Amino acid sequence: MERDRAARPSPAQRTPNPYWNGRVMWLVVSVATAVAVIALFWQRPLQNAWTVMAGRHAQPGTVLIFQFDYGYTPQDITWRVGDRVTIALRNQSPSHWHEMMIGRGADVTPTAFGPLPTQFEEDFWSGVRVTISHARMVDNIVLHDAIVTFRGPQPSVATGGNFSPTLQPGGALDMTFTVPDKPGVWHYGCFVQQYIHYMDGMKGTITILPASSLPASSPS
Ligand SMILES: [Cu+2]
Repeated sequence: MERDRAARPSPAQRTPNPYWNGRVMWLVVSVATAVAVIALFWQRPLQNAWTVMAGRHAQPGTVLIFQFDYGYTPQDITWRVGDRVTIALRNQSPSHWHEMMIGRGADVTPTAFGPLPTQFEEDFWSGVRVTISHARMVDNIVLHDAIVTFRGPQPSVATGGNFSPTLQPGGALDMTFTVPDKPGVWHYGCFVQQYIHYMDGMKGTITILPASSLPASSPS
């Protein structure tokens, strides 16, 4: 009995075990990191989590988009839900008509060349209020389900397919709207000449970030 009592350390003799403390700290840090990563991916679609992580910055205001044979500049745009933006579309081609559709998914249509994607399955512009201005040398514009207000000269309106302006060589058009609550990755493209323009590179990507939950920072 006496020997047992002597072997047991008194409270004063118990010192913190540095090895044990290190393991606890490692565990806490690991769990906290895992929770943070899970929270990031859980709350938003995976795609958005990646774009947030990639440090994308939304560009409100005017984005100048040039069309040429066969491509767009820029090919990658980032907006945020609720931002007021203007697409200033300019056809730089000396000889070709180019359009601009924005959507997701391919809408495959039977054509003279067999089934080809001739537009997007989901039209980005559906239900979007857009003001068209500074129209010059615009061949036609398909309004589809967009809610359009024209300011200045009105281009000829056509029907069929996604919302899309088609510009003559040297044509120009401005489209102003508030980025709708449609976050995620969208594509734009020109499907003129049975998908050939699209296939040759007339395409781009628009990433729409979810509306910011943070209050707008305005240094005053
Ligand atoms: Cu084109």
